[in-house]
Amino acid sequence: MIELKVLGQGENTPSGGGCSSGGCGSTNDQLSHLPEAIRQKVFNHPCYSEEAHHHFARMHVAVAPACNIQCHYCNRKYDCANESRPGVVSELLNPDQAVKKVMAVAAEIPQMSVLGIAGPGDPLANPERTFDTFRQLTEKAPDIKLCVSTNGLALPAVVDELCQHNIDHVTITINCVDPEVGAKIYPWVFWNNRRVKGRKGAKILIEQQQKGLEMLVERGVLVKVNSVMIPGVNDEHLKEVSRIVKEKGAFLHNVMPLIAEAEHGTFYGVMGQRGPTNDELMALQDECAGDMNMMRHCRQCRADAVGLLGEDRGEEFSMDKVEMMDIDYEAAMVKRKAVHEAIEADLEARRKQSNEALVTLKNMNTTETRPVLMAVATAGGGVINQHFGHATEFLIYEASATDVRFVSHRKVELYCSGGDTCGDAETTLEKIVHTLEGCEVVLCSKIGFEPWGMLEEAGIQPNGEHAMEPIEEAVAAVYLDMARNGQLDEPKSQAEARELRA
Ligand code: CLF
Ligand code: SF4
Repeated sequence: MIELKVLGQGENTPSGGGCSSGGCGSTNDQLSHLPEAIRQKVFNHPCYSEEAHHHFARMHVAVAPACNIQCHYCNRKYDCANESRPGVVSELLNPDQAVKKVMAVAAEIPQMSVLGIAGPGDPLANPERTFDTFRQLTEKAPDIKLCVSTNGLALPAVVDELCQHNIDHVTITINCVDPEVGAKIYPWVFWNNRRVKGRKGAKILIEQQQKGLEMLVERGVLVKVNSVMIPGVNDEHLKEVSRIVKEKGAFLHNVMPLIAEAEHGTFYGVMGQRGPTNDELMALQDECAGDMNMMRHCRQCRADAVGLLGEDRGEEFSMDKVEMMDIDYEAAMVKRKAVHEAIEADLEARRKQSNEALVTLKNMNTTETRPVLMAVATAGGGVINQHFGHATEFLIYEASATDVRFVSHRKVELYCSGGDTCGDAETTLEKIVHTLEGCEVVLCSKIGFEPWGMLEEAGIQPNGEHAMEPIEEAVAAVYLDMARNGQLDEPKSQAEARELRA
């Protein structure tokens, strides 16, 4: 069994700065290395800051129906796969309706900090509708950050207009930098009033994407690059994409899994092109990482998503409901400001607090223990505050002898909705246990007897002892307990972990 050594602050720590640097506080501040001007742009953007995604919400308005390219993973009656999971957009809005809806959501969900336009087609292939929405919002709701996601074909032509609207965040979906690869993803692009097919079309798209990226970076706009990982098509190639976009100044790279099901009617879906497994996706994200910021918390949102990432409150804000709402936006702005300041103050206080478990972990001074994956049920706020049976997704953290890091999320079917819908609970539970494969611990606020037993049987330890604690602290504490109990000395398969617990 390894011996744990708790070092004093500033004593023999890798950074030499010890814990007074704040790095060992209860919450990792992933933004502390950034210049203040950039930090201000991202601290409350749920996509650009992993920390912010626990606390701040985003919304999309579906004002952009048309697209200027065809992707093999897209069927226009479904959301744009650049920024969405498959599912039809409930309502297409005109700019006036969109603005009304944004103001209603901003008033009702004060932690909503970002409005994005991400489809269902390409926002920049619908410039009038997109820019009219941004123009009105800049004037009527100046406290909301504006964000846009595009395939990049029309980007260079509108960069200056984007900058006029104070848009600080742009996402470009770049799946390749080689037209040969591009021809396998894009059957055609619509360019200069004609359809250009295959390699030629892909070449035009790639040139426009790269040019648009360079122009935005020159103008100080933060650019995130999304890439869809398509096994056997661009998976290896994405390492080069990552290197190039990083060299050109992209702020963040988000490698997302291909979603392709035959019932979506997409080319890839019908042809049986598979998406990557969790392990394949994580391995590629790690390989692309280097010293670049990688986004791992993307939820592939719908083009009309509303709420925290991972939740969708869109139904509460359908246009017929919005029309009935009486909104005092000036009062809402005051409330929003107070809520945002309170979140920031809370995070700042947590950063300053020195947490024993994280300090101990970061000072463990050993390479003898193996990393452990833990699944966490949370409803937001960065704490463990969700019942196992109410979770629709689990956040996956990796604890190691030096750190705790967020690595991915996994969606699951709701196991318990509290009504009569638990009839097939056993099957659903089995699926959840299967989804959590590779994890050794599940942290949640509460858990029932039946799932507890099934998880244990599968070699996954349920743990409800850290309810309402900040996630990283709880994960660190559980890891330390495992180390102290000798559960981490040797690399272990899940079957072995199961035996050990038995
Ligand atoms: Fe929307 Fe995209 Fe802006 Fe975010 S989503 S336009 S950057 S506000 Fe975020 Fe959703 Fe992933 Fe997009 S989780 S799909 S990365
Ligand atoms: Fe579909 Fe988006 Fe591709 Fe256009 S850019 S074809 S809307 S996935």
